[in-house]
Amino acid sequence: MAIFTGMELPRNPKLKAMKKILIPMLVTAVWAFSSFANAEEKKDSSKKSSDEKSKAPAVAEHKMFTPSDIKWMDGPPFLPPGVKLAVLEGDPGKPGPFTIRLQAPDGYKIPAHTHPTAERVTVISGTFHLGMGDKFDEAAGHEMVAGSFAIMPAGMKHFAWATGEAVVQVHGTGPFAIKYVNPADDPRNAKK
Ligand SMILES: [Cu+2]
Repeated sequence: MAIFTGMELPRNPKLKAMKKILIPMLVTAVWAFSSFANAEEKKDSSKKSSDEKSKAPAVAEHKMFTPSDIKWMDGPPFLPPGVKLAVLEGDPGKPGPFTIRLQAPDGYKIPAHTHPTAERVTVISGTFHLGMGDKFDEAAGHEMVAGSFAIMPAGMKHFAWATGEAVVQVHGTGPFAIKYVNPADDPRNAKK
């Protein structure tokens, strides 16, 4: 691409002619680009309004965690005891997006279950195993090392276990719930 300064242009008659062509071309190009940008903006704003129509609340809060900022607590009553839970985003019990982490001790098992919503699992550390099916079966499990990801659609039967201490991140759209295939596996049904 050539670059002309204002001082150079009038001296050369050829350049003067070029200027006559180039300037309208430039104006047209700028106009075309800005109307394209406007169209993109319009597309964005129509997207925003359709997002606003959905019932899930918008993410309005900035959050940033380093591992030492994460507050761990005892796991929820619907999971077998021994697991630790941290809530990073949202409230998994309420409608809307949520992100949680589970820290499972070595040998921790979650019997076959389903969720009413899709479950997305990312392995942060350690090794987690996931199997699909209505019965806990280590032979049917998939080894998920740190960095692995899985998604289970709503209603898909699955089970899991940890070898060594494992941390997994679960995110999705709440309310998050769990239904065990065999009600006897549900720790909420355990006699205290
Ligand atoms: Cu699950």
